[in-house]
Amino acid sequence: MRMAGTPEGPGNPGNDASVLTKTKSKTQRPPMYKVMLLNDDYTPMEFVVHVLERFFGMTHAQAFDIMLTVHKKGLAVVGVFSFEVAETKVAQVMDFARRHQHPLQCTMEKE
Ligand code: TYC
Repeated sequence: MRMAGTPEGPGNPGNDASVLTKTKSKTQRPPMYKVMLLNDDYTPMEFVVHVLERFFGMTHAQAFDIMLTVHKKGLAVVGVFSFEVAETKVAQVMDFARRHQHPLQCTMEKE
C-alpha cells in the first residue's frame, strides 16, 4: 500500500491504475523447408545436373558441384523454400525422374 506523502517510485508503484501493460506483438516468420537430393547407384550424373539446372536455376558449374556432393556424401541440400514451393519442387523432380525411369529421390524437411 502506498504511504501518504511517500513519492511513487521503484518499490512503491502506487495504486492509481497508472501502470500500462504493453503487449509485444512478435511477427512470426513462416517455417522454411530444405529440399534435398539423395544419391543412388543408377541415375546418370548428367541427368542430375540437368535436374538442378532445370528446377533449381543453377548454372552448369553449380549443378555439377552439387551433383558431385550428393554422389560423394549421399545427399545434399539443393535449396530452402516455403512449404508450398518446396512441395512443388519435390513433386516436379520426382515426376521428371519417374518419367525418365530413373530412381532419383528428392525429399523435403523442415529447417
Ligand atoms: N551416383 C550416381 C552415379 O554414379 C550419380 C548421382 C548423383 C545419382 C546424385 C543421384 O542425386 C544423385 N551415376
